[in-house]
Amino acid sequence: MSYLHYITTNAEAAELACQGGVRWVQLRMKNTPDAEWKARALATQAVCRRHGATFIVNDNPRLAQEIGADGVHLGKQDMPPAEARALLGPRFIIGGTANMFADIERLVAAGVDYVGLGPFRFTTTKEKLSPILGLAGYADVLARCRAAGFTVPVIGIGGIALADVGALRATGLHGVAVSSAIGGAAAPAATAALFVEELTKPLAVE
Ligand code: TZP
Ligand code: MG
Repeated sequence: MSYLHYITTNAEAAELACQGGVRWVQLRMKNTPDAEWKARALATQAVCRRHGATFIVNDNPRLAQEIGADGVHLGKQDMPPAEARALLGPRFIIGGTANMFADIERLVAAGVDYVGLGPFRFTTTKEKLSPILGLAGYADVLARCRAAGFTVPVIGIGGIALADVGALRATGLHGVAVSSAIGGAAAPAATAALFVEELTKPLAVE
């Protein structure tokens, strides 16, 4: 089973994605006033609890801790993952952002539970994008992970569409994280269900 991480800014979108079978939601609140964070996080957490979905808060370990989220996702500008681990304890899920193999080495040493590796291609969802990896970039980084004996799940992110999932899985990725391909779809729940189907079907063997 491969992972499908759905990244959203709000509880309503999380609800639709969960109706389609998403079981991992990351709340990413860029450009949101701090005063709104907690209410939005609690509303999204309630949706996730109803659906049995894992609930991850982006950027903010203290908010994640305060509301009892399942985990936190940390970028390069956020609290260092080792510090977050010390704050949150061994059972909290901690994910980290990587753009290259050296980032994954650092994240593995810090004890993260998963890595978001990207961007796969250009996207307007994130500002200040790192260099695009493409399929060749993923194949290269994942080969280096295998050679290093890393077992941490690596999740692709950035401009990923439904049609990309098969080729991305074939690079060795453990799953994909998507925002606009589900949240911006005409029918988000049905589209989420198609992603789930793509990620659960057996990989074609060549
Ligand atoms: N980090 C790298 S790309 C990205 C993030 C959060 C945005 C992913 O959103 P989308 O809409 O699937 O490109
Ligand atoms: Mg961040």
